[in-house]
Amino acid sequence: MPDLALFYFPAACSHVTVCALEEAGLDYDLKLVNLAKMEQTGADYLKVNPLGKVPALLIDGDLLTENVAIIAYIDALKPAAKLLPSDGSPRGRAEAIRGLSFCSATLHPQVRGILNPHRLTEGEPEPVRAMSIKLASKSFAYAEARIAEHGWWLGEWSIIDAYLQWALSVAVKGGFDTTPFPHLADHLQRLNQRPSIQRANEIARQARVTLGLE
Ligand SMILES: N[C@@H](CCC(=O)N[C@@H](CS)C(=O)NCC(=O)O)C(=O)O
Repeated sequence: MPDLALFYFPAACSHVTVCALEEAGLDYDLKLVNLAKMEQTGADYLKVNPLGKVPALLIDGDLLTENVAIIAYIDALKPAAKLLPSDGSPRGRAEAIRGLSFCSATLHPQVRGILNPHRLTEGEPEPVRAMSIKLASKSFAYAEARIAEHGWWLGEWSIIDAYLQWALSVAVKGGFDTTPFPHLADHLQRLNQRPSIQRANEIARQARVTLGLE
């Protein structure tokens, strides 16, 4: 197995990466990057990841960025963990990548627009926030219908379920109203029963303590 080091902040989408590593049962070093203190913009971190973002995974010292790619890599290292279960057909694999991309490329910018609208505009943040709520409402309505029908995003548990709930948690921190989404509330309860998710949540709690965030 390669040497893995994950650069991570507990409230960031790197939480989903930790869920993936825990579910896969891989050994890895966790390196905290304090986004609350803008450490990602410091020279030390930019040497690791010139993009100044987390997650970043060092694989035997070689950088991999983008959560979708990192999760697909972890899945390929440990296929038995079924992070992205599929029937092995081209369509099945595409369906799993589709779910990851929905979380990363569609939901992520929308929920950031709800929680951190000031980072997306040099003008008034409130119109950005209002539009982000509108867009996220449509996306979460789609997710709600899918979870109502299939129980889990793919019909069985996958890392997409953790990604979806991470995105919803960001929206909730920004004041997003989740009352129209009862199936997503139930989905969160079921997700939190999974031992890997409980370990990832504990890792996040310890990281917040270490960083002085709680
Ligand atoms: N497309 C990237 C986005 C990564 C990203 O935006 N990470 C955020 C945290 S969720 C970050 O590091 N933000 C710090 C910054 O933009 O300064 C991915 O999916 O990995």
